[in-house]
Amino acid sequence: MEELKSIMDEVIAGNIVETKEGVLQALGKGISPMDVIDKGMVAGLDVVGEQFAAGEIFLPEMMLSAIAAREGIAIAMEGMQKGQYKPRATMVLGTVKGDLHDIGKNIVALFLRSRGFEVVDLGVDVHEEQFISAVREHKPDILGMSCLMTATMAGMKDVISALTEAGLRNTVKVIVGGCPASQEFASEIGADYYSRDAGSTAALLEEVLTEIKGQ
Ligand code: B1M
Repeated sequence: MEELKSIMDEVIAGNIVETKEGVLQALGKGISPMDVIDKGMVAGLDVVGEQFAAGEIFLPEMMLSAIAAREGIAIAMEGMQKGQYKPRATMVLGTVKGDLHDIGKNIVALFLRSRGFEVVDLGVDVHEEQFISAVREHKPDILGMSCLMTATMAGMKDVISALTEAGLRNTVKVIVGGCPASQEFASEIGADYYSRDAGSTAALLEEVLTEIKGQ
């Protein structure tokens, strides 16, 4: 679709204003916020990631693209959230220590909120002590961790160990995600679930909810 390709191109070019305009135009034409996010901005970020890995662009350019995508996603999210929030279960969510990537985590949070989950978002660079104190305070059904770098994956294992040490491991289901994670990794560190993307996370949590609450 022409509008989505145009949003993707503006994200790749790091054009913040044009990305936001493109999002508004696409939404105005009735394109779903989810398609605008997935097929417009996330598709653009994927290209930017490849360009960065290949040394074709540098960090400042990647940052501009990230800001453009973040701003555009915020606009699309407003459309999705209206009237869709009704807490059914609680998830504490965060990007693990040392990792500042939050675009994917925020999309996961949005999807879950739109399905009626309450999401306590701890933000980025979340250390195990912060996860533990949030679990104590909010008593969530699910603890979700995101990481985008191989260098920060170990932080997920540290959180699970800390949960065990605090005697809290059996009180929550643990789900991990983010591009370097995998089912194999999740099993290795003792997480309950791995999820590949926001859509499958929402679907998976529907099953988890049935399991833990019989809903
Ligand atoms: Co960074 N970065 N970055 N970066 N960045 C990556 C991740 C990288 C793969 C790029 C590359 O080299 N190809 C690479 C990591 C390499 C590796 O470890 N293997 C990388 C690097 C190296 C870095 C820096 C070290 C660069 C530097 O400084 N030299 C630095 C690290 C900073 C830090 O964290 N300490 C850095 C910085 C940045 C920016 C600040 C510029 C920006 C982040 C802005 C922000 O998040 N606020 C940025 C960006 C934008 C990227 C790329 C281009 C895009 C990430 C993204 O947002 N994708 C990325 C390359 C790429 O992934 N293509 C890259 C879109 C997002 C929707 O997808 O996050 O995967 P994703 O989320 C998905 C799924 O993974 C899943 O669902 C989401 C939605 O469908 N998911 C979950 C995620 N969390 C989940 C949790 C769940 C379930 C599913 O359950 C709880």
